[in-house]
Amino acid sequence: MEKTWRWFGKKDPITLAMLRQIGVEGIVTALHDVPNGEVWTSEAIMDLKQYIEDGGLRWSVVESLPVSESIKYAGPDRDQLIENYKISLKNLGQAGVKTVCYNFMPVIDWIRTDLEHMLPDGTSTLYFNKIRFAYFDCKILNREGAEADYSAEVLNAVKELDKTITQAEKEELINTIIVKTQGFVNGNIKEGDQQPVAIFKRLLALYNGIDKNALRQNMKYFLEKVIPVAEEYGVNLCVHPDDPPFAVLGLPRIVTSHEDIEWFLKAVDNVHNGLTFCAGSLSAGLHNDVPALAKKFASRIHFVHLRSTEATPDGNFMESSHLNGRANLLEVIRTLEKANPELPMRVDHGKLMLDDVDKNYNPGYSFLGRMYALAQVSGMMAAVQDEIKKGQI
Ligand code: DNO
Repeated sequence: MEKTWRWFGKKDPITLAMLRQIGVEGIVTALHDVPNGEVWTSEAIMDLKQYIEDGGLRWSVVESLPVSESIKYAGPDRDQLIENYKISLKNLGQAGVKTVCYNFMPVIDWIRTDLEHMLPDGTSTLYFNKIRFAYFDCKILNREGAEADYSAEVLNAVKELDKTITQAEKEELINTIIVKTQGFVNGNIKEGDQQPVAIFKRLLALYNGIDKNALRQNMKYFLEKVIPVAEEYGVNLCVHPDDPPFAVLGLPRIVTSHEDIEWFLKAVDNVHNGLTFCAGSLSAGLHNDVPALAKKFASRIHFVHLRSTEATPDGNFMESSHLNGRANLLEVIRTLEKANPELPMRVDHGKLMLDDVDKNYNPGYSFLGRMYALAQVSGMMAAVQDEIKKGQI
């Protein structure tokens, strides 16, 4: 597979020159300064592409070309926004940037409750704690009907937490769930926004009455319009699975499981309608057998995120080493390396370690932690390539 790296553009403190030194071949990035919903012009695309090529690398994947909320909840301006999306896709295809990742998660992208969960070895990682998340839902958002989504045991723990949690901890929880993890991924809320909880509640309200089926229909509507353009310009669109892969905050999530993936692939049965195989996101759902999913959907996978998690039946999960955890990356690599040796892959979410700690990197996107993971994954890839060469697999 092609070794790529998520780079946040010209302002990223991790430079292209640094990436060349650690064996990165391709860049995964986006026009982060273009507001969500606006057209990505050919000029802006070519400018960034040239910058990457001048740095000795290539622009392999777009992550992400964001899908506006209004497309997801079928707002009055969705057709106009879809038209803009089509123009951006055409411009990307014409510029030769042919793999485009997006997601279809309403309101909130990936979710964690702790961005610096300490591990016994002194490094830290990302963590999702169900009780803290339920606390945010029931006691901070005060979402109507939220209690019905949690077990009596979790609600009890929330009550206990309420007795001890400090104001600072509450603010940190808000910051973590809806600000720090969201702003840099072109999310709805950015650092510095006043009253994030109020903004968030307004966004949630847009989805009143939208259930899983309605969201599926809106995704199908979107795909029916954009896939012909992707096909015409040779672009592979690939949706990122929902992270975590289950419904949250009363919002439906529709890319969570074998059945969901099968559904959207069939909804518009065209090879340009594909999947970003985020092994980490899928692994956080106990219902998912990650290597089996890779096998089943290999022909429609256009981009791979290699990471893994440890998930427990109480609903918590934590990023694990890239060598361990539920994702079983070695098996995933065996399948995907065989299916398509050109497939772009990137390591996802590194630990915070050594000199990473005071650098203020985007959560999950440390330099040394990801470099360490890339070394582990590169080792597995080399071993698998050898197995293939010897005809052992
Ligand atoms: C988080 C990322 C996601 C991902 C988007 C793709 O670290 O994996 O934010 O980029 O969901 O659209």
